[in-house]
Parts: sequence; C-alpha cells; structure tokens
Amino acid sequence: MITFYNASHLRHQGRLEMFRGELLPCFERADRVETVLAELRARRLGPIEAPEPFDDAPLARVHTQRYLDFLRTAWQEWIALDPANAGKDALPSFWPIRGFRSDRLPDNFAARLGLFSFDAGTPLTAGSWAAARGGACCALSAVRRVLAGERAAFALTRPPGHHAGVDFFGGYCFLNNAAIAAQALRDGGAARVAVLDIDYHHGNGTQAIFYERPDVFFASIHGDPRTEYPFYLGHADERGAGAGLGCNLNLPLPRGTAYPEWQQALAQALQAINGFCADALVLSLGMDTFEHDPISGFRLKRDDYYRIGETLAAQGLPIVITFEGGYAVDELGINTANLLQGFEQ
Ligand code: Q9C
Ligand code: ZN
Repeated sequence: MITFYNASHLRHQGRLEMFRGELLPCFERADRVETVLAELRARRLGPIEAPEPFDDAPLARVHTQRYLDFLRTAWQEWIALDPANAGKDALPSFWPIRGFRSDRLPDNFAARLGLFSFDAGTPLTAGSWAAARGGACCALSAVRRVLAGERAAFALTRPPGHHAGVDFFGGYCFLNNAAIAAQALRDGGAARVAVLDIDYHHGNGTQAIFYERPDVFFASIHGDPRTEYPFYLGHADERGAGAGLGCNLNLPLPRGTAYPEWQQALAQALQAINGFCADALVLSLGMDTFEHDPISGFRLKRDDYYRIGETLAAQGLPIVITFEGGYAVDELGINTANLLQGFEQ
C-alpha cells in the first residue's frame, strides 16, 4: 500500500497538556509517526512518498475561513503578547460555554484561543499550523491516488484530526484529515462516501461535520462517552439529523472490551456501510484500541490488527486511511504495520 508521509509533522511537538490539575508531557509525540514509518520501511510495505502541495481550498470545504485564518496566524499573535511566549506553547483556559456569544470574535488572543477549541490538552505550538497542513496534504494526496484508481492509500498524518470540528481544535487535532479526505472524495466524483472511525475516542469532529449530510455516512466504534473522552458526543442515539438522519452510527463499547466483542461491532459498522452503498471508504485509523495504550481502555492485541486489516480488505471498497491516535509508542509501529499487512494479504 502506498503511504504518504510529511516531514513537517516534526514541527508540531507540544510540550505539556493539562490533565487533572497537572501539566503532563504530551502523549501525542512526534516519535509516534517516526516509529510507524520505520516499521513500514523495514517490512517493505509499499512506497513512501511526500505529499503533493495543495492550497487552502480543500481545507475550506470542511473548516470555516475564520478558523483557518486563526490557525494560520495564532503563533504570531501568541508571541506578540510577550516575546517570552516563544518558549511556551499556547493552551486555552477560557471557553464560551452555553449563553456566551461566539459570533463576535474577541480581540484578546486568549479569548479567541478558547473560542476555537474545546479542551486544555491540545497545545498550539510554533509549527502546529505547518504540521497540520502537511498532514492534510497527505490525506489529499491519498485521495488523489485513490480517485486515480489505486485500491488503497495510507496518509500517515500527524497531528491527528478526528476531534477537530468545523471551527475548533481539541483532542490533539487541528485539521480534520478524515473529513477533508471524505469531502475531497465527494468533490472528486464519489457520490457516496463512508467514514469508519476505529480510534478509541469518538470522532466528534467528523460526526459533527457530516451530521446533516445524506452523502457521507459516519460510523464509529469507541469507548463509551459516559466515561470516556470526549464525553459530550458519541452516544448510540446520535443517528444523524435532517437529510442526514440515519447516516450516523455510533457503537460505544465499555472500557475493557477485547477483540471478540470489538469485532462484532466492526461487522455491524461494515454491514451498515454496505447498506449505505458507499463508493469509497475513509478509515480514521486510531491505534489506541491496543491493550497497552496508556490513555485508553480497550484490550486489542497486536495480532488482532491483522484480522482487522483482512476484514477491511474483504469489503472491496477503495479506501483512504488517515492516521489518528495511538500512544503505546513502543508497539505502535508493529500494530499499525500488522493492520496494513493484513489488508494487503
Ligand atoms: N485520560 C486522539 O486519540 N485526553 N485524541 C483524555 C483522558 C485527550 C485523544 C484524557 C485524549 C485525546 C486523536
Ligand atoms: Zn484516540
């Protein structure tokens, strides 16, 4: 399978994230993608290419212009507040919750940082925009290849994307690579696109982006939001709205779920995608379902990922894979390569 890799991901290296009153070293580290890249190379799992350049137009098909403008200029504004900020990352600490206004853009940078985000775990750094843009270019390059007839393409994206919404970042995500890919597939001629999200955390951004759309089906298997991040979305009763009613499927599972139960949910999601008659599939590939993931609660084992790859291949749909979470860095390369290898066999 062809892989698109952007070295600009190295420009996003968050220092600290807020967790339970403490600033902890970021789980979403640059070596995540480097270890996957090394494993793909070692196993000769296909060509590895740099993405093509794209302008902002395909990003603006998913995100608002005012959000993209904010991301592009955020670091300059952050260091303009105080030159000493260059040595720190920007973390939001105010949010316009229910009853506050979000239509008026505050002049104060910290207020705008909160307006365009939903948690304090996602540091914005000097290189976040460049890195996120590079990741989106990987996703768009993968789409271009699949539209040209390739069966599958892997966008080894970092930072991840599926928590990012139309106009907000969070959950380590800035640009929603899977949503950008799905929209680009639509714009490139695929009439019906399905997004399957198998990250441990519900893909709240992707769901929200397509919630009222009948042309993009969203299915997700994730830790139950009653106890698991992102908490406020991802319940089974969210089925889509308006013209998109019936085009959203959430399959929340309890902490501790292992492969036998997980793969039943996968079969259910794939059956729904079949019923939707998708022309192409986008896979939001989070690897934080692994039993040893430090921030997640499922119990998938390394060999289970071969089976997942085989199951996805058996669907026979053209597929664009975007990389999402996965924080057990020591085994992340092995697990990811197992899935891709299972797909190829
Ligand atoms: N212990 C992705 O996997 N922190 N994002 C939750 C709970 C945020 C995960 C803390 C997790 C975000 C792409
Ligand atoms: Zn995740």
